[in-house]
Amino acid sequence: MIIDGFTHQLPDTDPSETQEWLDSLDTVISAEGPGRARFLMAKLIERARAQNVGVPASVSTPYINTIPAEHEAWFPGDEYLERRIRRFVRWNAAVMVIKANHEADGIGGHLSTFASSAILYEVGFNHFFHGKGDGSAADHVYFQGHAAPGIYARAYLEHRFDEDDLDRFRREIGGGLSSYPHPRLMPDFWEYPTVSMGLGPINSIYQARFNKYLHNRRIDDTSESRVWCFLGDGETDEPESLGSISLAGREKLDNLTWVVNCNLQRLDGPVRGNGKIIQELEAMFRGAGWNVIKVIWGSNWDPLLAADVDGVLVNKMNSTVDGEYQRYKVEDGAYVREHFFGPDPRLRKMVEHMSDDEIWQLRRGGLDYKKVYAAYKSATEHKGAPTVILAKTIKGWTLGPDVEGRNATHQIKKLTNQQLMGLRTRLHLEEEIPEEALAGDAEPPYFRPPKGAPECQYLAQRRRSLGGRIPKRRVDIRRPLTMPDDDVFAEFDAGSGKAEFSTTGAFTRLLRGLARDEKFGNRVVPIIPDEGRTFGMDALFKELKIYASQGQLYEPVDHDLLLSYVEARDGQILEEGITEAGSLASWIAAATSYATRGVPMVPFFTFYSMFGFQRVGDLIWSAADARARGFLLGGTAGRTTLLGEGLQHQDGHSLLLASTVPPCQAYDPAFAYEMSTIIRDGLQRMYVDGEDIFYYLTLYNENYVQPAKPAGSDEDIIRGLYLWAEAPESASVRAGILFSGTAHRAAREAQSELAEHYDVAAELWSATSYKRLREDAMSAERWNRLHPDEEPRLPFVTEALSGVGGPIVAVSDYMRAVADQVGRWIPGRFHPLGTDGFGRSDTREALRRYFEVDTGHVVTAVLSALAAEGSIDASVVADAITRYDIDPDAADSWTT
Ligand SMILES: Cc1ncc(C[n+]2csc(CCOP(=O)(O)OP(=O)(O)O)c2C)c(N)n1
Ligand SMILES: [Mg+2]
Repeated sequence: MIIDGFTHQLPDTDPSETQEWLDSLDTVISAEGPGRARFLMAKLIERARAQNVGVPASVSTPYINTIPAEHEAWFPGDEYLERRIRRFVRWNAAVMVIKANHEADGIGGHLSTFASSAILYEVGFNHFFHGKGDGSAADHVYFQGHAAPGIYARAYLEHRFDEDDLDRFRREIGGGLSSYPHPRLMPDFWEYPTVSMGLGPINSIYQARFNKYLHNRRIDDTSESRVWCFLGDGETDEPESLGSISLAGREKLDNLTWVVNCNLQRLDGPVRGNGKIIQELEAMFRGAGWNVIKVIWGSNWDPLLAADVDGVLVNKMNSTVDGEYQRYKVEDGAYVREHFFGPDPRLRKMVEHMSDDEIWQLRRGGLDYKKVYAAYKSATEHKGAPTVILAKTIKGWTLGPDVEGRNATHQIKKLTNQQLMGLRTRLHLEEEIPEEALAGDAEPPYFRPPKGAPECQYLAQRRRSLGGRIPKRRVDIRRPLTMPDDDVFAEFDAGSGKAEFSTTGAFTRLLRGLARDEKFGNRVVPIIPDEGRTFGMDALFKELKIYASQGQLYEPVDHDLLLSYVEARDGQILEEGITEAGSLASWIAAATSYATRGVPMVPFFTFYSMFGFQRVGDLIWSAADARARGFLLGGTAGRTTLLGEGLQHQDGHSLLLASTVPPCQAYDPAFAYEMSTIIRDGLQRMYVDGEDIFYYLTLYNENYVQPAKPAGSDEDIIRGLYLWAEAPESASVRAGILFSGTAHRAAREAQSELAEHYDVAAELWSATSYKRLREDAMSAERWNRLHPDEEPRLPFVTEALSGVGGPIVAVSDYMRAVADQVGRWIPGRFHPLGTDGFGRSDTREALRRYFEVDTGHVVTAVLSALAAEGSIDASVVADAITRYDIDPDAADSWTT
């Protein structure tokens, strides 16, 4: 009991009465044992709860089914046909994986995961999952990645695929079935990438929350959409899996159902050999406010449990650890009789009337479709909390003694035809699969009944009545988006005059402008992880309001201020608290809403750039897979611009990480008009042209006068590079300086210093996206390689810089490798400067000197490159080193 340890702090108004109760308990324990005492205590708690005494919730219950047999919902399906369908699905899933491995040795695939969860999915398909066929928004189903073969096998029975498709499982080059759920590779089929463990679970929570957000903001009616997430018990060890379950409880997400396939095993061995994963999870979920339904025992245990009058069976169930439960399933009925029932004569007696075979047939709850159905039904009817179903299964079930429950089961991807014969027998497919088909080393056949067969008709009819096929990804816009008025962007084109502000400030202003746009505004989803004030977004709290499903139940301390903290049920801002993972999951839900719900939303997630790609990079990768469309804004960007914060905060590499994500459009704008031009183009490309890309823009917190946009620069701002300032005419030796972000200052000062002291005429170029430039150059390079007889193409970066007429120095607040991405396509000598190494807390000035990206270093780099070319004398470089007080023997910033 969790009240242990604090009752002595409460006043005892009648000590002798207290003593009587305690004595009674002691008597029960000594006379009838702890089992009886536990039972009485549970009864008392139940009664107290019924009388509204307000007893603290206990976090665990005995190791039995949550729903008692007598309260189980009646199973409405055709048991015979559903069993047949399951068998076909099981067979085809196994054959598909085996064939993939026959034909291309080692191509992989998983047999055991789906073998353990086939019933969990089939009950869903036949009775619960709502499809989009009738034009509605449907359910959101997150399938466990490794169960993909089973999902394909069912789609085959539905005639969505043919044998040829199944034969191309994992042969993705040229369009085969993808190894796991990847919308990027199968955009008409999969919706949610799940195979990186933990991401499906956290995304499903935020999807369910986002559905409530859409509903409360009256953008879309999501009341009929349920989010289902299937996950492995081993997967729950990922911090992302359980890290946000309290949000689901707090937000009362009764539109969310999780099904944890508790087959007690992960890849290497047992999940909790020395404990019980179901009990552990139950406690965590109950503590987080979830409705927990344990489905541990199949129907044939019901009579035994009913006969367990003295609780010995439940005691044995409670005290057996998962390692033993796993062991029972690799042995046989006699072993179970001996080791589970045997040690206690009362238990042994309980199964006396049963044969070893009958004991062996005692089923686990997650392998009993009636129990699973009852659990799903109860989950979908539960109000006020999310539900988790903890379903106990057997890994590799039906695949035979060499596979079932074995520690190596997860990795087994081949079965001999001999083993397949066994599977055929266990699945009762003797008629469907002729014996000779498995003779020798013949390729095993798939099986699909003809379209008119009762199984096919039943299956089709069930799906029709549930709104059609699942999974199915479809971009069918139910609620179209109207683009914002151009004025919102144009306001940045004239520059800021004398006023100084940062690109972050400019972005916040743009965000407000977008949110205010009459037609477009309500589709904007501003997302922040407890950093709104850092980015100056507290200005939006009052105007746009912070989303809170319960509204605001208190008067905020700053209620009388202009910028007060206003929460509302229809609030627009998602202020997620300190969780970049959760914020990103919200962003993904919004960024994929155009496809998952047919309602395009435009999310802007602003975060500390250091805690983005580095911290939640895998989620960003999965967003790219999911074809997310939206904006990621790396605030407080740069290793020297964010002063004072130090090594853990100062980001000099997120742009490099962003470059690794194929559809990510990574930009490092220097000026407000660049930022607004990029965002305007992004809206066009993603929401009008329908490109499956997303944007990453750095935002800096350094204030300066924002210049006006040079005429005609739009296209090249987007392409990644444009001439920002001509070289001064008076000087004679030529060079070029590329700048990005806040490094424009050093570049501009260097330009005048070079002209004034060294007679060097440097052009200034703004490099907004090295990633973009690199991709263009790689395309040109590849085209040239493969078209030897044609006129070679010139990469844009080469063409743009061809007239510089001297060496080129690049400078940015990011590590050199960012600019180095285009190094080999720069005409002439190229010398990038950047912020390689760990950040330090100090002033901007000191940091820029330390990382050698300040004016003096830019000047010196240009002169050094000119000297190397022989255009000037080396003594000039030495002069600059002295002039700018540079320590030539300082250690490299990346080695210290
Ligand atoms: C983030 C991540 N780490 C590791 C893996 C590799 N992996 C694939 S399946 C698996 C074991 C899964 O066990 P469990 O979650 O219990 O699922 P089961 O197959 O037992 O249903 C592992 C470690 C992965 N897919 N993702
Ligand atoms: Mg498992």
